[in-house]
Amino acid sequence: MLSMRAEPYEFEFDPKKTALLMIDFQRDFVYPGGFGESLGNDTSFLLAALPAAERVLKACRATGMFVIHTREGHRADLSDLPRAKFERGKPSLHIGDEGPMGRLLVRGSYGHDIVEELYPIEGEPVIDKPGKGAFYATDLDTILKMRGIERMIACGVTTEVCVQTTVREANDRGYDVCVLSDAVGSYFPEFQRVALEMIKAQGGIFGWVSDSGAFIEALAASPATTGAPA
Ligand code: TIU
Repeated sequence: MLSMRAEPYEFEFDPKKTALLMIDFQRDFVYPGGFGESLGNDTSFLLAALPAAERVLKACRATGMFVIHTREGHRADLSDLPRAKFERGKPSLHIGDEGPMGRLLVRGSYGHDIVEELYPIEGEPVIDKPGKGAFYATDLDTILKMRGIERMIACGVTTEVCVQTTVREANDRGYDVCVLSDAVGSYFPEFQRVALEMIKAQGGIFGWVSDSGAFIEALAASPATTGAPA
């Protein structure tokens, strides 16, 4: 069992029973011209999360930790898109409309896919989800259970929307989740701060909060990286 500095107290994890969850690092949220900008957001805020997320991803790959990516989006015929989600916010471009990166939040379009530096590799499942939470209408829970995963490290965008919704869903399903504060991003710095406060309040009501440095340092002690017997 490894232990890392975290709030409200140390997060203990066995890398063999822990997954890295990379939530919605899609061009549609991170770059101008996508779904995030269509809602009136300044996408540049999210870029701050990418370097730490990349360091964490590389450290997990080096250790052999299980990595899962998620993408928010819909079928090309929009048959899984609720009317409420389509209409909400009176966006400049709707989900399914053609934008500079292809059809907004539609599976298969350039904008819907994951940014280059965090792109999934062989053996890393990609969960396509229609909602904000990664458990809703997906097989994420099944995949985690088949691998014996009990805990997760969470990175992703946006902190108070898809990351927090997923952490709450994971918590209710019995998983321990630690969110890395410098590897998550929000269009609203204040929401980022408060979302993380909410997760770790009340003795860790939804989970833990730490940062990429603490996680990578803890992971360096794992048998896979030190070469010690498992
Ligand atoms: N709008 C916003 O902050 N986020 C989303 O719509 N989806 C995710 O967070 N992935």
